[in-house]
Amino acid sequence: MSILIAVKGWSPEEWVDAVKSVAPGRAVEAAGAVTDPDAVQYALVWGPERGALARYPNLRAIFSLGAGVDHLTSDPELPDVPVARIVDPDLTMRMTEWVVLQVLLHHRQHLAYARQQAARQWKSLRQAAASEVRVGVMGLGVLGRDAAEALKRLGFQVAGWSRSARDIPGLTTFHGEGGLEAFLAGTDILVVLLPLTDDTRGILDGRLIDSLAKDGPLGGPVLINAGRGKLQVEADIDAALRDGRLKGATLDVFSTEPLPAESPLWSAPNLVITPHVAADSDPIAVSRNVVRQIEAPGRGEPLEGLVDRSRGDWPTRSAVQLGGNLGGRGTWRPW
Ligand code: OXD
Repeated sequence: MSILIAVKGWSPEEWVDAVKSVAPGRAVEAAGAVTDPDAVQYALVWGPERGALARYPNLRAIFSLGAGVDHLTSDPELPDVPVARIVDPDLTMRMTEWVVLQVLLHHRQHLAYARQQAARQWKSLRQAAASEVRVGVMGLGVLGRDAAEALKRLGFQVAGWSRSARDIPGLTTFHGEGGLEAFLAGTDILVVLLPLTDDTRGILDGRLIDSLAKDGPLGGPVLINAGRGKLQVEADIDAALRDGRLKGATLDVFSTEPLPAESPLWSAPNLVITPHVAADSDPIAVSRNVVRQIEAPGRGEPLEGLVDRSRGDWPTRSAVQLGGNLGGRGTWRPW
């Protein structure tokens, strides 16, 4: 039995070493150096080439090494085996840190103070209390829920929106097309942690921006996106920042990455850009998680973060909702 590492844009050696260090004795090979394709049973992947996984006839499961799985959905030759995304406290905490940092940065007017510092200006600005500010989290998966809880603990008024109804204790939730307008109308800072699906592509457009609350204490709405770049209509975000319909924004993801040097976003006012680093997949933490998962069926446990491949756009469900093995396509079977 061997474990395959197929990653694009990341160092395969670092991942091979990480998996070996947490699972000594297991055969771990990088794509391109596989000695026996028949022996490959598990693939740990990030952005593999199209068709790359079809070479392994005995593959039993594919582990996406990040929170998203959109890097896999477009591969028509993806083997018909269970696909799991990483649901790991390390990844979740990294995302929550980033979200809290960005919300506080806009809430505490950090960009204005940075401009004042550059101008050697000592001037205090009126500061709203967190309890006056309404934060709306779009996307209530593991990451969205954790960020929402952290923001609530800081005193913000927090609401959430998801595609289908979610009942989350202590959180006001909205769902679906029908709930979107009311959710946006009560949001001063919009935090987006949605997956990229056919339904969400381009959702962050001018119309959505114009639906955000305009009467909040920040002087205008703020958009924070760490979901996927293709959720954004970037020309609309740029225009809204320039004409003041958006008071500020932070974007970690872009429709083209790296963000091209000629993109007007680089010079958009009150925009913070981070280079898709909101929640890095730490090789050791993630490898520990995957190895535990590979061994889970032996302990009678279900696979966590199993992706429902029967849905065209691959929404994700948690192990708790699955409650064990799935039937049909993508069956997770013990070994
Ligand atoms: C992820 C990401 O999906 O970092 O984990 O983009």
